[in-house]
Amino acid sequence: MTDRRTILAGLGASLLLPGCERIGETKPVNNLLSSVERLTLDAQRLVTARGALAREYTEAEMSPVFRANGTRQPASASYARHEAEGFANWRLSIGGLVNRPLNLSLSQLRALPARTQITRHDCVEGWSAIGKWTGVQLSRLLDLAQVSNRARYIMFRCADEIGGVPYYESIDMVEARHPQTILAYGMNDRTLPVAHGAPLRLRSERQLGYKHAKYVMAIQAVEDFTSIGGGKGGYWEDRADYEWWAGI
Ligand SMILES: Nc1nc2c(c(=O)[nH]1)N[C@H]1C(S)=C(S)[C@@H](COP(=O)(O)O)O[C@H]1N2
Ligand SMILES: [Mo]
Repeated sequence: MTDRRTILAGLGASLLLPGCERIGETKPVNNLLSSVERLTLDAQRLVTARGALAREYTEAEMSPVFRANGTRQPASASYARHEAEGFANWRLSIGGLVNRPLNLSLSQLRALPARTQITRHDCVEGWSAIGKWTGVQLSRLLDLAQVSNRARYIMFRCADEIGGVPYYESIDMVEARHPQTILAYGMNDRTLPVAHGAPLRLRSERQLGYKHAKYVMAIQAVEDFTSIGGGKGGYWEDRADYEWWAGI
């Protein structure tokens, strides 16, 4: 219940943030408010339908081994430098359709309220593993950056390339605001290892494994992703016809 209230409050806040001082000044703005309210209602209905939590497990159920898949070590010189510096000079950039673009250090991210969850990761290649993830809720970052009402998707730009093509992913705003959608810097009570996406990776717990972008360098709010990468919203969607919608 708390989770649902939190997410609804988050949604309301994000829809009302931009230019709230102006509300009520003129007729057209009043009309705009009512259309925003309608939008909020629709968004809430959608959240109610899709807001169910992924199952969370106990410590005893955690997999003794959680394999790493895809990139285990990004090859770029800049990643190597960040890794050598313990990611002290690494920054997460948050941009696109936001009123307040941000560059956040790992210590700033760690200073925000954290969420820990033990969940099952399901890869389309046919393996699953239960692990514990700690990080910051994406909705919190979207509120801090004052994401615009026009944003429909959140894109994740990663530090690694596979066959010379950058890995990237995208999720819609309902998934982005889901309480279990976090940017994790911790795994199984330790600092997130490089093989699993250090310093920061997405956990989007109601989606298949390939959605959970590792090595996230930048987050971008967009209206449309057809002009990004191969236009299908993610590395595997572009390459192998994986479904953009990977809900489980
Ligand atoms: N940047 C990046 N993210 C990625 C991948 C990748 O190769 N690069 N592989 C994806 C796939 S297919 C899976 S199953 C998971 C694997 O996460 P893990 O290495 O923590 O097991 O990461 C996903 N995110
Ligand atoms: Mo996967």
